[in-house]
Amino acid sequence: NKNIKSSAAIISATDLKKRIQHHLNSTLGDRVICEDAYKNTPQNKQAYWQATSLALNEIIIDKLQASKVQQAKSATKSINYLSLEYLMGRLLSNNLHNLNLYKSTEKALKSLGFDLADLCEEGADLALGNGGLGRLAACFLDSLATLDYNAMGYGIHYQHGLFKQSFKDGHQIEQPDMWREFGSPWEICRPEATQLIPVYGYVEQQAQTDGSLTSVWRAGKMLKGVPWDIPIVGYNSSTVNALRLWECRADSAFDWDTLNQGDYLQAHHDQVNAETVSKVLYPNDEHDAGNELRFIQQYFFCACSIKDIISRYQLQFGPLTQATSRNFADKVAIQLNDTHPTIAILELMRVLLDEYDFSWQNAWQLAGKVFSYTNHTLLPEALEKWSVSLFEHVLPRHLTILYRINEAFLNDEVNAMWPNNEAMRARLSIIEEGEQRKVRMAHLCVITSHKVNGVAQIHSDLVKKDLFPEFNQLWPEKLTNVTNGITPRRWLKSCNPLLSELLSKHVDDDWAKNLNSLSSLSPLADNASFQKKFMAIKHQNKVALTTEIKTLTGIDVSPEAIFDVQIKRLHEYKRQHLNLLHILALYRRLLADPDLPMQPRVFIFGAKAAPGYQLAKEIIYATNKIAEKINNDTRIQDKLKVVFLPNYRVSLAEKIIPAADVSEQISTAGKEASGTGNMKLALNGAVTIGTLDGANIEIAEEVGDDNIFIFGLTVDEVKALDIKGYNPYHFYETNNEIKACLDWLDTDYFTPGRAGELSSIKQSFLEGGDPYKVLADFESYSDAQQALGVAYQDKKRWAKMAILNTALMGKFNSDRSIEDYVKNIWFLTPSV
Ligand code: 26Y
Repeated sequence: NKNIKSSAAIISATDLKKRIQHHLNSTLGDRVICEDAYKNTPQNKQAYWQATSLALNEIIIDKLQASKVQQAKSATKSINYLSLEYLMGRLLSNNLHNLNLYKSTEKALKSLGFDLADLCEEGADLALGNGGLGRLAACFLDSLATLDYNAMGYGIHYQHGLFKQSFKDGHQIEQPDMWREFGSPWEICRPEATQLIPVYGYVEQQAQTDGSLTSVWRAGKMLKGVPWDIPIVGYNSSTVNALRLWECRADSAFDWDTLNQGDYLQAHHDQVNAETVSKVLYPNDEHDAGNELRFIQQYFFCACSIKDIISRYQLQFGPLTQATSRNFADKVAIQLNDTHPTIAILELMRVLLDEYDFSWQNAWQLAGKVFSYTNHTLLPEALEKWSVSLFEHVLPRHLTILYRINEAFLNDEVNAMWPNNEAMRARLSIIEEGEQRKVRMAHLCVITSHKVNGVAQIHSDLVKKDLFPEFNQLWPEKLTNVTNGITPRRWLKSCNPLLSELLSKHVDDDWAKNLNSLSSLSPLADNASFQKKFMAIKHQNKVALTTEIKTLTGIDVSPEAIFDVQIKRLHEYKRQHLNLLHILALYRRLLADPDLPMQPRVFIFGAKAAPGYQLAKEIIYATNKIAEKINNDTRIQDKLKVVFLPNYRVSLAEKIIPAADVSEQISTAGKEASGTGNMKLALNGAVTIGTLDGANIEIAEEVGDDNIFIFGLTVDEVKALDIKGYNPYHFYETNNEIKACLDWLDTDYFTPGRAGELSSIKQSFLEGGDPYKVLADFESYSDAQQALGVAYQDKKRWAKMAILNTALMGKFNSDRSIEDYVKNIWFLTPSV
C-alpha cells in the first residue's frame, strides 16, 4: 500500500514536463504556437492549463484504478453521498497539493516559460452548487479520500452550474455558467454504467397465480442517465475516489417504441424533454420553489444512483436477495444531503419490492439500515414539500409505496405512543392535508433513517426541540449532531501559501492533515517576532487582494485599512443589510465629524442573490449605490470604502479569505444552521464579529471570548421577543441614528434624481415587521464594531487575536466531521 502512496511522489519535474508536452502535441492536436514570443497569450495559457490538467489526471486515474482494486480487496463498506449540489471550485491546484506534486509541476512549467499559480487561474470553477450545502459536500469528499474511506459522491452533471453574476448600474445580472463548453480535462465518461430510468405512466394491479395482487408500473417515458466521473484525490493518502455525476439524455429507442404504438401525443403530453433534466442547477437556496422539472431532476439522479449502488454491490459481492440483504446493509451506507435526494428512499424500496422480490418487511428494514439524513436548515420556507398530485403524475408507483410507509408509521409507531390521537397523526403524517395535499419530504427522511443529524450543536438542539420534538420523543437516539468542518487543504494550504509556509516552519506535525497540531502555535501568539511575521503575511495577502479589487471594480483601497468581509449567499436572515445599515451609520458619523478618530475600513461583500428573490437583489443594488457615493466622497478622507465584488464563487473566496481581517457572521440567532465561511475565515486569521448562532458558538468556545466579538440577541432572547411581540418601530422611533439612516434610504442621496429606489429595505424593517430583527440587534452590533476598531489599533493585541484564531480552529477540520459520521452513523473502516 505504501507503493501506491509514493507512486505520485516519484514523478519528477522532467517527467511532468514530458507528459505536459505530450498532451500539448497529441491530445490537444498541436494547439500551441511554440515560439517564445507567443507563449503568454490567453490561448496558450488555456492550452497549457489543459495539458497540465490532462497530464495530472492521467496520474490520478492510475491511482483511481489502484484504489478500486484496494477497496475491492479490503471489501470495506462504502459511503454513498447523495447531493444535488457540489461546489468543487477549481481542481488543478488542489489536486497538485494533495498529490504532493505542486513543486515539481511548478518547476516543469517554469522551464516551459509558465507560472503555475498563473495557469491555475485558467480553470473554470466547477460551480455545481449554490452555497454552504454544496461546498460542504465538496469538503467531505476531500476528507473521505484523505482518510482512505471507500466513498462515492453522486450528483447531477449540470450543463450550466450556478449563474455568473455581473452588475449593471448596480443591479445583479445573471448569465449562464459555461464550465464545460469545450469539455473538462477532469471528467471520465462511463457509458458502460448508463442507466435507464422510467418516469410518468400509471400503476396497474396485476393478479398473481396465488390470487394476490401486485402493482406493476407502466412507465410513460424512459430517461437515460450517463455517468461522468470526476476523480477525488486524497491528501497524502493512497485513495482516489470518484464523484459520479449523471447526465440526462433521451432514450430514443423507447420513444420510438411509443411512437409505433400510436401513443405519440399521449406519451409526450405534458412531459419534459430529457436533455432539460440535467440542463441547469436551480439557483434557489433556502427557498423551495417546487416545480416539476426540479422534481424530475431529483428523481432522475436518485434513481440512477440507487441502480448504480446496487450494481456496484452485486459486481463485488454477488446477487442481492432477501437472504443476502444483511450483507448489503453491512457494505453500503447512503447519506442524504438534506431532503433533496429523499426520493432515493422510495426508489430503493421500489427496486427491492418490484425487481428483487423483497417482502415489505425486509425492504423496509434494509432501507432503515442504509439511509441517514442531514438537516441543514430550520427555515420553514426551505423545507421541501411536493404536491401529491405531482407525485401521482410523475411517480405513481413511488406514491403507493409512500402511502404504505406512512400507514405503517401512523398505525404502528404513532398509535403506540399516542393512541387514537388524531391531532398527532396529522402532525406527524408524511402527508400534509389541506386544499393541496403535500408530501413532507423531511418526515419521510426522519421516519426511514437510522440517524438524522444537524450541522452544529445549537442547530441540532433546535432540530430536536423545535423542528422534530415528537420524532425525538419517538426515537430518542435518532437525532444527533455532527458539527460541520472545512478541508484545511483547500482553505489554507492551497489558498494561502505564504501562511502555510510559516505554519509549517513552526509546527512539527503535518497540520494539513492534523489541524489540531496548530494549537502548538498558541504560545507564539504573544511572541513579537512571530506576530510580525504573521501580520506581514496578512498584509501581503491584503496587497494582493487590493490589486484584485482594482481589477474587478476599479476601486482603490488601502491595505492599511481594516478588511472587513462578508461573503455568503444573499439572504435576509444572514443580514447583509445589518452590515449595510452600520456602514450608513459610520458614514453619517464621519460626515458629522470628518476628524472622527477611526481606523480606515474597507467593507468587502461577495454574494449572489437567487434570481427570483426581489429583496435580496434590492440589497445588492442598495449596497452598490451606497458604495458608489461613499467611495467618491472626498470629505471622509478614504476612511470608509465599500466594495461589492461581482461573481462571488469558490475561486474568489480563495483570494478574499487569506486577506480578511474581520469575518462578518451576523445572522439572526437560530437561523444559520452552522455556517462554514466562518471557519475558513478564522482559520486564515480573521477575527469574527458574530452572533451566538450556528458554529459561531463553537468557534467562540475554541478561541475564547477575548478573541471574538459576540453581539446581539441569543436564540432564547429572539424567541422571547417573538412571544412578547416584536415592534421594530420602537427602535426606529427611539434611536436617532437608526431613524436617520432609514430615512436616508427614502431620499435620492444615493440614487440622484430617483428617490425611493432604496425604500424597500426600510419598508422591510418597518411595515414588513423586520422578520430577522435587524433593528433590535443594531445597537449591540454597532458597539461590537466600535470595540473591534479599538482592538485593531492595538497592533499587538490584534496580532495575538488573529494568531489564536488560526491556531485554535483544529476542531473544524472536515476530517473530524467525517470521523464523527464514521463512528456514529456510517460505521466504516478505511480500505488501506
Ligand atoms: C429546497 C431547495 C430550494 C434548497 C436548495 C438549497 C434548499 C436549501 C439549499 C441550501 C441550503 C444550504 O446551503 N444550507 C447551508 O448548509 C450549510 C452546510 O451545512 C450550513 O453551514 C449553512 O448554515 C446552511 O445555511
